[in-house]
Amino acid sequence: MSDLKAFFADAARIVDEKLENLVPAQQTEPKNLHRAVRWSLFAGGKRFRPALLLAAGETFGARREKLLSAAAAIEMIHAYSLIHDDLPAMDDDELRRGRATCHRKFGEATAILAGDALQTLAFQTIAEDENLTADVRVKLISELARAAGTPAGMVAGQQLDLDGEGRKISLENLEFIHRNKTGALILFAARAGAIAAEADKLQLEAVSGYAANLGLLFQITDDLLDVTQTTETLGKTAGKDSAAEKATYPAFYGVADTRKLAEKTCVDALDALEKVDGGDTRLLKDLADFILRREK
Ligand code: GRG
Repeated sequence: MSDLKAFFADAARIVDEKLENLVPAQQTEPKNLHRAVRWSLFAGGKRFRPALLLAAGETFGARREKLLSAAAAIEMIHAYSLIHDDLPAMDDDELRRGRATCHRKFGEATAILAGDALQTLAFQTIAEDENLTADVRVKLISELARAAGTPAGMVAGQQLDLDGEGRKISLENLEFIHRNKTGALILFAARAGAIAAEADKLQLEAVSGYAANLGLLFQITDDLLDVTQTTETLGKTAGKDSAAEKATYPAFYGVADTRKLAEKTCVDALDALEKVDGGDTRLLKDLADFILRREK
């Protein structure tokens, strides 16, 4: 197994263990709510955001127990966002990670509540982590709220994305949507690792430059996968973006030039890492390369 594969497998295992301890058991009342939460949280996601958080934290010398609550929290926020994104009022999707979406399985009202429960549990998890100082907890909670919310976070990006369906939008607006809808949480993941490691200001800036490009790269490759991969490989409906007349990078540039843009964005991410003074950045470099080459 390559180093990166082993790192991902290990990260997924320890984050899943942490999530398992944090989320109420299936038998806890109300059972349908907790079954819905677990259905979406333990569905075989890549755990990319927590892995990035752990990689950034370890780059700056943090011990794992200082990173695990933020790693679990970001995966909870991610899971909530996917549950709500799949709802009939948004993307109206029936397939996620190769199985029924939360609302298809448990009904719309329970799916909304499962997303809400995951969101609040994410903040509670960081607030109650006694491995972190009060200052670090507040900083992480504040940054996560900004990244997940509005005006420069995931919720704002999602609203603008919905508003743009069926309309022509500029490339600047497209980038703005992506930086918020997808990029903000990825940026938070890397910054949270550095914050929990109590990295200095320059290191935090350098890793932020890297992660801002990584977030954009993640979305560019997501757009590419939507037009180049099958529903079976992705485990979610392929071709949804063009069906919903969404503005995407391939719609603007075509597939070949979008690949070039992905390569350039990856180089930009790696260049930003050069500014990290101290710390072994090989893992972060490999992660960027993994996103550039991912097939699902
Ligand atoms: C509903 C507030 C709210 C926000 C939704 C996440 C999101 C915002 C929309 C999903 C649309 C989408 C496909 C965005 C592209 C980037 C993305 C989040 C892909 C899915 O993340 P992965 O590939 O999924 O990490 P896994 O299944 O591996 O966890």
